[in-house]
Amino acid sequence: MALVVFLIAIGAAALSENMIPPSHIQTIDPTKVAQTPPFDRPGLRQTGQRQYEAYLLAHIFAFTPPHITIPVGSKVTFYTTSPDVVHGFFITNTAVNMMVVPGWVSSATHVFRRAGTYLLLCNGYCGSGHHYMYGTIEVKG
Ligand SMILES: [Cu+2]
Repeated sequence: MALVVFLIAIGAAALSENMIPPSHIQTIDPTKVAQTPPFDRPGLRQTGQRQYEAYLLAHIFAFTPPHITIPVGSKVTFYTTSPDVVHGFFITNTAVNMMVVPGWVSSATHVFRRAGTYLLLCNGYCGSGHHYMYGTIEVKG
């Protein structure tokens, strides 16, 4: 009985608050990533005062672009996809930790309140060059 009550409560909350999964909400043809905007020009776009969108490709065995620089206090929404195999997208000292699956665009947002260099790591084994697959996010104070 308690289970039924909880399921109804969770279902009603999810519907009334229009909850959606935090990632895997956009699709893309993995064979045409290089020709599909905005991934045809990966990189950082400023969308407001200390607000950015970062389009980063995860592919064997690198992130493109591998480095981005933002001012401290920036809110960045990361969008990533893969043209080849499954990768990971993990930024150290943040809650950004996504699976990058060909055919899907994953996204996550983080506010970088502290200056420093954050590592962007692939944390899903993707092949022989997996351990070379990293990038950096430079947050300037
Ligand atoms: Cu990898």
